[in-house]
Amino acid sequence: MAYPATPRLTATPGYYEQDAEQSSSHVLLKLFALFAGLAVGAMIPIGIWLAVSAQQASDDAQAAAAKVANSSSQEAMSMPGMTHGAATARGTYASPSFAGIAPANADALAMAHRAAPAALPAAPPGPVAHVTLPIRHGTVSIAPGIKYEAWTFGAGAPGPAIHVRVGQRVEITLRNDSPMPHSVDFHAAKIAPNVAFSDVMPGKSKTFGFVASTPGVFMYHCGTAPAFVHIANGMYGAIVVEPKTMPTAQRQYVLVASEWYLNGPGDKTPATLDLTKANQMTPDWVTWNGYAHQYKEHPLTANPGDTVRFWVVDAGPSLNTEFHVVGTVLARAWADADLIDAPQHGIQTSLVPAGGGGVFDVKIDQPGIYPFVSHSFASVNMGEVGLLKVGHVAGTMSH
Ligand SMILES: [Cu+2]
Repeated sequence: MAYPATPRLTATPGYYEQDAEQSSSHVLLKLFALFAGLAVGAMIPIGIWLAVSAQQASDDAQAAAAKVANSSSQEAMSMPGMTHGAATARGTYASPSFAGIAPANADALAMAHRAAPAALPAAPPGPVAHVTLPIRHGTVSIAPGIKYEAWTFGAGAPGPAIHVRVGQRVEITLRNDSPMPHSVDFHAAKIAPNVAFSDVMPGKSKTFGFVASTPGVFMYHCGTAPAFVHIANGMYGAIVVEPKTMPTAQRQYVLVASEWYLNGPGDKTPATLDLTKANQMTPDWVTWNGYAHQYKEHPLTANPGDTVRFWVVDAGPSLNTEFHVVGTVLARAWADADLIDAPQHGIQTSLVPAGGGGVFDVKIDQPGIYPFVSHSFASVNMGEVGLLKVGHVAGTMSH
């Protein structure tokens, strides 16, 4: 569904409106010349009539323009799960921003929301890790009261966090339960993508494997064209490839950052992708593990003195994450998730590029509430902030 074009055309003068205004002022001039010889007493009511007529003509022209814009945008829907903004003959408008829209009971909904588990799952024992990824189309919640028609690996976006060890073979079974072709591209794999990452048709499945030879935390995502749309609709996740040795950590969390670009508010009916907005990289929501602010109401936890490890992937599709933990310094930062080389130490903020990862240790001795954010603060506003609660402390902290 395209967002109705009329309010936007009115609020933002577009070419259609300029044309309409020009033609109606043309008419106005001609009529004025015609009636110029009439008695002065007749001028005032005629003037009023002209003004009203011109306004009506302008309104009619705008309504027609809006109708054209709406139908063009319907035609521009080249595939399900995606709309362009309102299209005109000379440009396309993105939907207005729906950032921060919240129903009256948003706080209660946020509390009732079951936060996506962030704890790093155990790596399976043995030489082979079997992973099944069912592909679905379905409605997901991305913020309190906000729904989106997503395409997912598993039950939601991001897909399941996968944990393997260097040297393990990863056997992926992709089962396409959706009505259109999809695929999966593992950044951790060194494999011919035209074979391994090929499309799986609706109702079909396929299995392929690779040896996890490079340690790090890597993105996986659907690679079916246009991959941009498939990623923006929720088809991504993280795989942790643990090296043979690493400093001990008492807590380990996997965080996947991503943006959502909505064609409607998503509160009454689920939103779908606004491709124009996605191209302009102006998201409505930016999330940790798919849901705005979820670790504010449901903080991650640690004990004082723990080493807490964050395995971070930025799924994009387009914006980076500037990873920062408020109230501490990153004790170790394996930038770009390079676990082959030694980490950096004493870093305030570390870049996690779209399509990349980072591994970060913090060691916090003092009990308290420590927000983890993208220090690109527009992203905080749009939801990319969570809390790490160290020790038994009450309260919350906003950022
Ligand atoms: Cu896909």
